[in-house]
Order: sequence, then structure tokens, then C-alpha cells
Amino acid sequence: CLLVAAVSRVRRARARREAAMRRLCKRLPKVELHAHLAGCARLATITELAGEIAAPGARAHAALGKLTLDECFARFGAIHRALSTEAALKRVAAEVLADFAADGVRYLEIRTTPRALRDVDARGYVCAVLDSIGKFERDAGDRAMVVRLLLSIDRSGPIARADETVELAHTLRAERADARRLIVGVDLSGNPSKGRFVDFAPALARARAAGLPASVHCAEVEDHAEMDDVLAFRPARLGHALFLSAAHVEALRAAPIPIELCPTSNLTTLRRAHMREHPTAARWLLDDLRTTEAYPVSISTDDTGVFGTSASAELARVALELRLDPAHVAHLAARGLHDAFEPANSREMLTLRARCARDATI
Ligand code: 6MZ
Repeated sequence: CLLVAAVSRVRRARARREAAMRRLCKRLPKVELHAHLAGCARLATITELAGEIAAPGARAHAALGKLTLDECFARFGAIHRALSTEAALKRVAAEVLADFAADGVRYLEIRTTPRALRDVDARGYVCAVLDSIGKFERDAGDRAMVVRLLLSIDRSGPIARADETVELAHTLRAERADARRLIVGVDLSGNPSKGRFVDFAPALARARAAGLPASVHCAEVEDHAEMDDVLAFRPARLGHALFLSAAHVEALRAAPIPIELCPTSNLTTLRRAHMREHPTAARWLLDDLRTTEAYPVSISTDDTGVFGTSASAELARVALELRLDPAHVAHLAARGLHDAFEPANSREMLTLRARCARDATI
């Protein structure tokens, strides 16, 4: 009887500690560098849009749980079928920005793959996203959240489309002042089992030459030869970076490239249960706790809708499972600000850095 009482006291204390950590993670100013627009669409909205146009398969989006990478990509296909008009895109974009801001994200780099919808072409798609960001800025103000945009290149698509996306970024930046300010980089993503990095490297290099740095999804599946190519290219940031050889780890330690770590997304597709089994976290975050020599890692959501998560939930997951202390959590929450594609000395960045420092009290 005494033992039962002691166990339940310990459980209650743990539940209180966890609730306090979740509250802290929600309250802290956060930076989100790796979020795909369509993957962050609200489940309810996609289900509603799918109902409107009766897109077969989109309703299957409802069941969360263990997803293989292939199942994730089937789900993106279903979301894309539901998200098929300019109005739907603007609605989803507005909701995604509102959700991140409400969760306490203060700097968001949202990324999306330009594509033709039923009523607009790829250019119209990007313009609709820019308009949505503009509306958010007018309604909420950049005091709420600074938003920037990366244009994604889908590695499972044709190389010609990658060239078109880079071209589109240049054209829009030349023609629209908001595009010049908001489009700050490109991303290479898409099904990692399809396409080859080297085929897309020339488009990424052209973007870089024109001032648009790249974040590259890499080592989401095991392919050491491709990771060699990615490291030789030296993108400005790496997404995931899960399956690395000893030589890759050594090269990154010698010359770090910031890593965007997506806890729930990775554990789901790797079918692992605990952050200690997360290869990127175990290698870079836990090491840093021991050495204080911080490798540049930021915590991201990847796809809040598909993985049923949020920026504060990802931070809390890392904090609780790796038993981080509040000071470390506060540091990690806004860590990504150092690796943002928005220039470090821009007016927005200077204001933001000061504001995050002020609000990151624990
Ligand atoms: C690779 C991913 C991804 O661009 O239509 N995407 N690519 N790995 C991941 N991890 C699970 N999560 C999302 O958003 C959806 C697209 O983002 C990429 C895929 O290309 C997906 O189709 P947008 O806004």
C-alpha cells in the first residue's frame, strides 16, 4: 500500500514536470526552418476540401500513426489532389501561418513546391503564397512572426521543372518587391528513393550564384554515395541528415553545415520510438550536451498536418525525452535564428533577435 502511494506520487510529480516543460515550450519564442506548406495543412481543412471535390484517397489522410516514407508520399499526393485551386491554397497558407504564430513561432521559413493548380499556373501558385504572406503581415504584423519563403524542387520530378523553379524565383524577385524580400532560398525535397542529387545540383548552383542559398534534404534513406555528393556541393543547410557514414560525420565536424532536425517525422518513418534512437539527435544534440561545443542544429516540424505535431510539441518531445534543462531548451527553441536565410543584419532580423532574447526567460 505504501509502495502504491509512493509510485503514484512519483507519477504525479513526473506529470507535473512534463506539463511545466510543455508550457515552457509553448511560451518560448521559437524558430522554424523546415516546414512544407502542404504537409502543414490542417487535417480538417484537407478533409473538407477533399469532400468538396470528392478527391479519392484524400480522406485517408485522417488516420495518423506509423507511416513509412512511401505512405507519407502517398499522403502528399492525396493532399495535393485536395489542394487544387488558388482559393484553397490561400486558405491553407493563411491557416498554416496562423497556426505557427499561435504556437509561438517568431521566425518561420515555409517552403513549398510551385505547381499548376486547376485555375493558376506555377507562377500563379507562388504569387498566391506571396499574397497570403503579405496578408498575414498586414493583419498580424511582423511583431507576431517574420515569415520567409523557400521554393522547393521536387527530386522525383523532371530536371526541367527544377530549372523552371529557379527561373521563376529570379523572375519574381526581379518583378515584385515583396518576392525580393520574401523569397530567401530554395529547397531540394521529395521522395528520397526517387531522382538523384547530382541531377539537381546544377539548378541549385544557379540559385546559389544568384543569391538564393539551398537547404537540401539528405540521408533520409541510406545512400552514402549520394551524401558524398551533397557534402561536396556544401549546401547552406541540410534537412534530416539521418544516415551518415563515419567519414560524413568527421567532415561535418570539421566544417559544420547546419542541420534541420525533424524529430517526429524521422522517428515515424524510421519506426523508432524514442529520441535517443534518433540518429541525428543522438549524434549531434547529445554530444553537444556533453561537450558544450554546440553543433548548429535546429528543431523543426517538417509536416505538422501529416505528423500531427507543432513546433512546441517537437521542442517538448526533444526536451523531455533527452532530459534537457530549461536553459538548454530556451537556447534550442530559437537556435535556428543563426542559420536563417534572411540576412543576419536586416532590420527584421535585428529586431527579432532582440525580441527573442527578451522573451526567452525561463
Ligand atoms: C522529403 C518532403 C518531406 O511542397 O507541396 N516533403 N520531402 N522528405 C519529407 N519527409 C517526410 N515532407 C514533405 O509540400 C509537400 C511536399 O513537400 C515535400 C514533398 O515533396 C511533398 O510533396 P508542398 O507545399
